[in-house]
Amino acid sequence: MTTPIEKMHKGARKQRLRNARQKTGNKKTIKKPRRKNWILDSSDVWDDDNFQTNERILPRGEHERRRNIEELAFSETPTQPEPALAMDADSTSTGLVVEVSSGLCRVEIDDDILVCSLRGNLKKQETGYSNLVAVGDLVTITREDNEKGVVESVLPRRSVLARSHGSVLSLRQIIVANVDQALIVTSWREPHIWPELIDRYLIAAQRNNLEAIICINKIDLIEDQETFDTIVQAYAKLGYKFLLTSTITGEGIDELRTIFSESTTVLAGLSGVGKSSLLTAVQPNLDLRTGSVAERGLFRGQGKHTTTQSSLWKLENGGIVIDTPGIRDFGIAGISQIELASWYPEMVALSGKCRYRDCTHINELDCAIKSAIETGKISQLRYKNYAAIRESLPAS
Ligand SMILES: Nc1nc2c(ncn2[C@@H]2O[C@H](COP(=O)(O)OP(=O)(O)OP(=O)(O)O)[C@@H](O)[C@H]2O)c(=O)[nH]1
Ligand SMILES: [Mg+2]
Ligand SMILES: [Zn+2]
Repeated sequence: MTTPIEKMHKGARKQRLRNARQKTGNKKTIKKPRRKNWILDSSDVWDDDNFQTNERILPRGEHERRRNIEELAFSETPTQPEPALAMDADSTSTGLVVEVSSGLCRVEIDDDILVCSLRGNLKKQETGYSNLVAVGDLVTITREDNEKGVVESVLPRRSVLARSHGSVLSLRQIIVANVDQALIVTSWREPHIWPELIDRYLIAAQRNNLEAIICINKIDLIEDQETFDTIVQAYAKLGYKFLLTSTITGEGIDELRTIFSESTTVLAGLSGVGKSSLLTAVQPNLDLRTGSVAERGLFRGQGKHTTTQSSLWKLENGGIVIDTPGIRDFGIAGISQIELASWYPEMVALSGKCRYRDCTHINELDCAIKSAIETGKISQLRYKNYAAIRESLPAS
């Protein structure tokens, strides 16, 4: 026989538990593990507000705490069934998008994670982007039940990191929204460090007004200290923020935790450099997949994505981090060859010093940039990156 409590609408049960919990002044919750599997499976249902239906091992006093709250919540059984959570506009609330996948997204709201679809009229909006919702977005949603909802609107974004959308040139794809800083992750080896990509990421971060931090991971694999120092120096002397890490030795991890703690950070870097491993090193209880190249059966240094979806994590020590699959290019689309030098501060410092006003700093005579390379004022490495990136950009 089902009791009136069991017959209550799930949303109503949840509301009662919330009210009771507020009355007891006890806000402590046990965090749900984030499920990898998006399919809603009734055998795996978490009861309202983190009260799991199946008995399991709980911390000392937790059984009692839950019983008290449940007693308080259901001490008066309603004579009439409480209405389902209203579907009108007033019942919307704001949540944070933590993952997006094929037309659905996961939204964190009041300690719950709901799988949400998008309201039809949202899909008709012209945004200039190929995707309507991205990880990091704040959205208003209507709850359908404890596990599902509908995204009604996307709140204005304070920042967007986007890349060109392949075939449709006029559209860009948002990678993440509302981040403040980018941790540019590269590995010394496996895969081999690629300074041109560091420059590309730096430019992208600057263009999007994001604080950039260059992280060289896998420093346990340094075999040539001199070459390593040359690369680090090329950036350090320009004043870029720098962090050297190893998830094997633990070097730099405490510093990274501090860097994460005050901001919303996106991890940018090629597949296999150790983005997910770094995040796991900072907070080991996160459920992130990391993969070894050997496990993937690939040649050394060639990556296949282990992380396939961007995902957002709120850290225990404060801060929000968005782990991404290896991103090769973002934010550099739309720059012309002429504009490129303006993203190199060391070149900007010498602007107007070349013989020709429109000097490209490639083949011209009396080029102040080339002279600066000879005297060591501008690093060879940075100039090589400039020339390579320039090649890939449109003339105007
Ligand atoms: N030697 C060494 N290996 C590391 C270090 N950090 C991570 N790795 C290894 O590098 C491999 C790739 O790590 P992931 O964290 O999955 O890399 P990722 O950047 O998240 O890769 P994607 O998810 O594919 O973008 C794993 O085998 C890790 O164990 C490190 O500091 N030193
Ligand atoms: Mg990863
Ligand atoms: Zn020049």
